[in-house]
This record gives sequence, structure tokens and C-alpha cells, in this order.
Amino acid sequence: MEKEKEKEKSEKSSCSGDIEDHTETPRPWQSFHTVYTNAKAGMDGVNKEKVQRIVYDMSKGSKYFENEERKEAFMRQKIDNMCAHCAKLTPADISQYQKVADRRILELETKHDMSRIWLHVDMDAFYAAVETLSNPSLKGKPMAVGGMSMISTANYEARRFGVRAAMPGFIARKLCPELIFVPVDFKKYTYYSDLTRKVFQKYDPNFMAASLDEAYLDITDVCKERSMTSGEVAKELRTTVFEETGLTCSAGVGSNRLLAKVCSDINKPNGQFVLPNDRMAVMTFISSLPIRKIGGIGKVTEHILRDVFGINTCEDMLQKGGLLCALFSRSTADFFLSVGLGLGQTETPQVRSRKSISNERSFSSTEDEASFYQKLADLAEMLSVDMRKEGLSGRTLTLKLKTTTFEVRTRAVTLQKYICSSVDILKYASKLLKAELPVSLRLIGLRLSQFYADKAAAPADPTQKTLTNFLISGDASRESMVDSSSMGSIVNDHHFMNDTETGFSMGSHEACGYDGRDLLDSSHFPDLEDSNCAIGNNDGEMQKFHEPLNDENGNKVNTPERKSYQNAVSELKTDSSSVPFAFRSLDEENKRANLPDDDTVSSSNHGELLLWVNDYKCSLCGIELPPCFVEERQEHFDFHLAERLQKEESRCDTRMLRHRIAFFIFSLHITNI
Ligand code: DCP
Ligand code: MG
Repeated sequence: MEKEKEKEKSEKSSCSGDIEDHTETPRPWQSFHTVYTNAKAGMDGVNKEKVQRIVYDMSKGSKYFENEERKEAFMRQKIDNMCAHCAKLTPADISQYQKVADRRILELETKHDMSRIWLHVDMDAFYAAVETLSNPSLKGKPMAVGGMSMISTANYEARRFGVRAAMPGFIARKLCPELIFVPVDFKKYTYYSDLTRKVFQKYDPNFMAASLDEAYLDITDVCKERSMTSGEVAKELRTTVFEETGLTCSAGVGSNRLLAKVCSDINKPNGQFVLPNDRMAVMTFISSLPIRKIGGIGKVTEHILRDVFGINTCEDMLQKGGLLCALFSRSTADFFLSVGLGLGQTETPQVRSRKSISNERSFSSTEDEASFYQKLADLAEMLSVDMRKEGLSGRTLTLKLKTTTFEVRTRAVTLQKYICSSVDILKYASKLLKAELPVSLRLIGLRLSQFYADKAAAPADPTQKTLTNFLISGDASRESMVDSSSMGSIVNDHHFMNDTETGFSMGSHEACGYDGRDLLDSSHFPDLEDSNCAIGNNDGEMQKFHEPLNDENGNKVNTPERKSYQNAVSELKTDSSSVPFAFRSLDEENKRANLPDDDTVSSSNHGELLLWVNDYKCSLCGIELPPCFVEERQEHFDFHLAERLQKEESRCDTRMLRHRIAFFIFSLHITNI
């Protein structure tokens, strides 16, 4: 880990004083970071730069590439803004914020719960291993499960070449010409997954399945009852899994789920790592742990923390606590500080309550207002039916619009009364829409949230072992339907926890920390409302500035988010009235500079005709991508978005195709599956 830390440090400088080396010849691929170039287990010895160069060369000129560059540019802009704000902080400001941070750290420290023992188990190269079981001739050969458009996973032999999950197959073949492709057979994986679950159940009847191949188990009781160490339990569990399935798995043990998950990756494949329930051991472990290892810290957050604050390891979070408190909202700063302290979830959630119900419809771009109202009426009707089916009524109605230029706007109204009738829904939705006209749209969506407390309870049993429930989203009753009419598609999502594809996100990915979502990635800002900080008390951070909430008469109202923001400001003011609340001014400055807002930039995250059938399978190409692979899903979606943009563009000007050969190859591959 030390080595990784040093490498990371030398890769990039931060605003906090490192010196950049400008003498090297330019290597554009070095800054082209995609999920494909992010190392997974078994990829330690891979020549990262070679992989980056190949991915760069093969994507260059495509819409996917342009989209990546656009996101990168926006991230850079964000980093520059934050650096500028850091620079404006006076030593007095910094010392005041340091006091705030010190106090928060002390408060958070009291949450250190060492009483539980958590085990995270993750199957090794799961799909690939299952395929090898049924075809032993694959053993020892580099192979990937998936096709030319996308790979679901690769065995460890293939990983040595840089081949990994979520990578397009044709890039993988370039990296490893000998690569054998095996098509996805989801039934098989479900069968083996069921077998593993039977084993898990013996150790913790309430185990939390995080995806088909991973689960969290509270083994505190089993250790006590059988007088076994956690390491012994882990070993026995892994042996039993092997006996029952013929498959190997890896395990991590820690005092909370966040730590257990990090640990299970350390000795992959077929290994385990135990982090003792001891505060000193946790702090030592955390001191060299690269931040990217933490669920919720993805590419964007990693870059921001590194380039703005010089934060590379989890421990650095504590050292830079003052700056983090100065630049971020309380909930986000708390999350970072709790990561620095190695805090994570220790309780098994008993119920998961539904947060919202929504639906949306995409269609060919149009400015026809009459058709907008017609679609709105249809959506209101469907939403009403869904609400009634669940016996719910809600108080906050959100209208989601996607413009022709892929800008995503959300407008919400919080009502005095709870509603569920289509008449009421349509009435308020129409008011919200009216304020946006004239506009050219390609998608309209509606969401009702803030349910009437008694009825909102309608819990999903987290221990119910249905396939859907097995997936971490906690969405036990999601239904989807596709309207194949010329109008486009209808996605009818019932949100228990979150939905990254639709952009209507309300909830936490409890079991996997942030479960792959990147905390500071604009695409996921809405999720901050209910983050997985060990300390709860989550207030929305940035979305509040972009999503004006209105009362029934169209006046702005104090949302819970806005209130907590105000609380945070006043709390800081209590600490020091002279300290500016840097984040607010940063955001305002962004607006003044007319930067694209978060939603605009994250348009790629919002499903255009794409939905995950059974929350698993891409409706466009059939690739199977579990919900907890959010970053991969994002990449996958970007890929389809790029494809669509390309098609639209080529309709306008077929000559453009000649200049987009690389992307055209992508498209061909997609249509071939
Ligand atoms: N998967 C997928 N698409 C992805 C990532 C994973 O379909 N982008 C599927 C295939 C994997 C399974 O989920 O086999 C489990 O994912 P893991 O991340 O646990 O990866 P593996 O089990 O394949 O490898 P390992 O856990 O050994 O790193
Ligand atoms: Mg696995």
C-alpha cells in the first residue's frame, strides 16, 4: 500500500504545494482515466500505461471519448475552482476550520464500535470461475465472460494483460490476442450464487447479499458460540463454499462493513485478511490505505481530494480535516473524516423503506407543448396507479426534464397535503412544467416522495432471498416495462433506495458503503441526500443549489436540504463568524461563471432509452451489470449515449462518420451481439 501511495503521490501534484514536472514529453493517454484502466484484484503487475494507451488509441475520435473528455474538463474546472477557494482562505480561516474539524473528529471517534465482527465474502472471478467449472479446458487460459461490446469479468490469467470487467471486448482482445470469450449465462451464476448463499446462511441467517457473488455476514455470534477466531470462521466458510460449489472465494474481516469489504480484496484470489477489532490496528491500517479503496470514492472524488487537498490515503483525510470542513458540507466532510477514522456500518438494517416512486418517458426531441402535457397526463396516471397499489401518498412532487441538448433539469414542489390522485399529480406537475416553457425536450419524468409516514413504512424484507432482493439496491419489487411504441420507452421505477440511471435518487447503498458510486461525481450528487456516513445526519449538498423547490404557489421554500445547509452555516458561524462558508461562494461563483450545472454535465448518467431489465440486464445490448457496479454502469451508459449521439449526428451529416471510425467500430460491435 505504501508503494501505491508513493506512486499516486508522484503521479499528480496538489494545490497544497507539490511541484509539477513539466519536462516530460506529452502522453495524452496518461490523463485518460476510464474505469477500464482502474486496477482490479490480480492486476498489480499490469503495465497501466500500456493499457491506458491502448484504451486511449482505440477510443479516440469516438463520442465516448468526447464524453469522457468533457467530463474530465468539467472535473478539472471544479478542481481549479476549489483550488482558488483554498487559496483565498487566510491562516485564521484555516485554523478556525481546523477547530471545527477537531471537534467533529472527537465526536465521530465516539462512534467507534468494536463490538461486532463483520465478514465480507466475495467470489473469485465469479462468472469466469463458473464457466471454467462447466468447461475445465478453459483452466489456465486467459478467458473473459462477455462479448465484443462488453466483458462481464475476466479470469486472473487474463487480468495480467490488463483485461477487466466492463471493458469492451475488442479492446480486451487487443490487450490479449489469445483471449477466449465465453458468452454470459446468467442462470448458471444464479444457481451457484444460491449455493453460496446457503452456506452464508449457516454463519449468519441475516447475512446481507451485496450482489450475486458477495455478501456481508455478522459473525460475532458464531465466533462466540463456537469459540472460534474470526480468521478460523472465515477459513471454514471459504472451505465450505469450495466444497459445496467447487468455486473459490476471498474474505475480509473487520469491525465494520466498510473495513471488511476493503479487507476481502487484499488477498484475492482464494485468500483472506483479518483486521483485528482493535482501534490501533484500524488506525495503522487506515494510515496507508489509498482513498480509492473506499466505496464511494471513485475517480472524480479521488482526483478532487488528491489535486485540491493532496489527500492520497485515508489518514490524510484527518490531517486535511480543516480544509475539508471549509470546502464541503457537513455531511460530506463527516463522511471523509469518518473514512479517516475507519468508521463504517456495524448494524444490520432491519427494514428498508421505500423513499419514492417515479416514472419517466423518453421520446424523440420535440417542442410540441401539447404533446408534453399529454405525456405528463399519462405519467401522472401511471404514477397514481403505482402509488395506490402501494397504498402511498406523497408530499413532494418532482418533475424531471431532459432537454434536446441532454441538460437534465429537476423541479420540485413540496405541498401542504399528501397526494396520490392523477388529477392532483397532473395539476402540480403542469404548473412545474409551465414554468419551463418554451423548451425542447426528449424526456419527461415524475416522482413522488416524502410519503405519508404511516404508509411509507411498507418495508421490503432485506433478508428475503429473491434474486432481485439479492442485489444490493434493496429494491425488492422493482418492475420495469418497455413501451415499444414510437413514442419511445417508459421506465417505471419503484424506488426503495436509489436509481442512478433515472437520476431520481433517494437513498443509501447501505451494504457496500457507497457501493461504487463516486461521492463527488456530479452524476451522483443527488444521492448525497442519504449517504452512507457512519454518523447519519445527511444533508444534501450541492443539489440544493441547482434544484429550486417551490411551494404550491411557485414560491421558493426551505427544503430540508436548504435548512441543513443553513444550520451548517450558522453552526460554523457560532464557531467563528469571520470564517467564510467557502463552499457556498464556490457554488455561486460557478453559477456566475455560467458553468454547466451538475445535472448538465451528468446528463450522461441519465437513461436515454436504457434501462436495467430486472435491475440487471441492459435493455439495449443485453449485457448484465449488477447494480452495485455503478461506475461500470455509468461507463456502459456513456457508451450507449455516445452511440446514440453518434447516430443522431450521423443522421444530420453522414460525412461525420468518416471522422468517427473508431466509434463506428464500437457501434458495429454493439449491433453484432
Ligand atoms: N460483473 C459484471 N460487470 C461488471 C463487473 C462484474 O457483470 N462490470 C459480474 C461478473 C463478475 C461478478 O459480477 O464475475 C462479480 O463481480 P466482482 O467484481 O466480484 O468480480 P469477479 O468476481 O469476477 O472477480 P474478483 O471478485 O475476483 O475480483
Ligand atoms: Mg468477485
